[in-house]
Amino acid sequence: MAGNITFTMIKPDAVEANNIGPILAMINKAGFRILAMKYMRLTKEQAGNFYAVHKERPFYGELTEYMSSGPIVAAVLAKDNAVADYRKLIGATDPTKADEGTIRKLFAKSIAANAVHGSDSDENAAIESNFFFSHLERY
Ligand code: IDP
Ligand code: MG
Repeated sequence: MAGNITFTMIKPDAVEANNIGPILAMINKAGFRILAMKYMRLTKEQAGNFYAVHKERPFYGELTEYMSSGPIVAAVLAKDNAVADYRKLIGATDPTKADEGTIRKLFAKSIAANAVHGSDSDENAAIESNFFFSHLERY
């Protein structure tokens, strides 16, 4: 059975462009409840740990540099079928390939600066949520 949480970040480009509010509104409108949330800036080392699965990818250096370039909003979201439904709401990694009306289509600047993160599996949703939040920080 599909799990009911996913993890998201509003990335530095979207924070810089003043799009925290519109993105959170889309998240709520799509039926996700916010279980946990924080506003913070990652160090390059923390970004590297978060994206450790991509260590061998050619864009890893660019990605960790970018993700530590400014503050982000991290959140745990709850909804039935959260992982798949949230991936649908955010759209494809490359915003030029994202469907109309998706968060990345509306707000992303490029394939790297693509406005939001969304977990790709229930297992990673749990790992990523635990990276940022203790159980005492979830409501
Ligand atoms: P996802 O965020 O849609 O799950 P992943 O393949 O997991 O995409 O990649 C993680 C993040 O790495 C992307 O969201 C994007 O910020 C960045 N990224 C992915 N592919 C590229 C690329 O080809 N060039 C630069 N950055 C990339
Ligand atoms: Mg991914």
